[in-house]
Amino acid sequence: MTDSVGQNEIERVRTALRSARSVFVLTGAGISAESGVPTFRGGGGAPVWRGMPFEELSSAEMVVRDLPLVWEWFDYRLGIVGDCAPNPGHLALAEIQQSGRFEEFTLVTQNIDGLHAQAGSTEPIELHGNIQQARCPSCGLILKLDQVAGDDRPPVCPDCAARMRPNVVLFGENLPVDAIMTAQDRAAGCDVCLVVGTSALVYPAAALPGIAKNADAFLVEINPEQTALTPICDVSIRGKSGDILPLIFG
Ligand code: BJW
Repeated sequence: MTDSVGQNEIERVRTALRSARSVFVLTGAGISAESGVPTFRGGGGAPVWRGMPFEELSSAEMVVRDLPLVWEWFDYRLGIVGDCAPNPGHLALAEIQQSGRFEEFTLVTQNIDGLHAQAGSTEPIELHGNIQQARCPSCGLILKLDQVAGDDRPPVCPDCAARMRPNVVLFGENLPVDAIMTAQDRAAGCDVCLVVGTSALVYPAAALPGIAKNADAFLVEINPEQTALTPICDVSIRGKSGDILPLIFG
């Protein structure tokens, strides 16, 4: 397997990591693919549910137009995620962070599935929120879904009685300010940036590797397919993250 993905590429990444003080990792849907969570764009298709494309369902407009439908869409997705467990890619990232080998290790994910935390990663920065949480758009209260009273959808905020929504960032919505600012800061200060399982098409997350590269970081992509980032990467490893990450950090 290492012959086909390129032992040479893996060795180049391991060499770069040997002298790294700060490591920055950006993950996307592809890292959870081997856990059974569907991606958005890989493989030539995109999710469609009840005849609607995901870009329409996961949009700021849909929250305004039909919040109960948005809840149905995310409850359906939660049903899939609930059956999934972290794979060797998630576990390799959690283990290397816990080992304390790097002075600074930042894990930023676009995923809402919570699998990094479940794998044992410490404080992953969840840029697009978390599917297991509800948020009150009126007072800002965030609750885990299992803390929400009853099964009503939309749930009612216990503090201010407004209709709660899924705590995810949809198209046309701003990312949590702290999360994106911390991510931009860490990207600008890292020595090695690993970009794992993302098509790098959705902004502002897709700009983070460019920030790292402009600050002279060694930029690595792990993805079975070519992406928008490939031309600026120092190393592109074509393979599945569940195979490659354990080889890089093992
Ligand atoms: C494997 C693998 C294996 C497979 N191993 N790899 C600048 C330019 C143009 C547009 C914009 C811009 N700035 C903002 C925008 C608008 C928009 C945007 O970026 N649109 C683009 C599509 C053009 N951005 C926004 O709206 C963002 N908000 C914002 O910018 O606020 C300011 C603003 C306000 C008002 C108006 C305009 C701007 C918010 C973006 C939120 C994105 N949310 C989603 C949905 C979350 C909820 C849900 O789950 O439904 O987040 S969209 C969806 O895409 C999801 C993902 O996190 C995100 C990224 O996808 P990702 O992770 O890259 O997955 P895929 O499927 O695309 O790729 C998977 C990859 O894995 C593939 O490459 C495979 O090959 C690979 N793979 N198996 C490793 N085993």
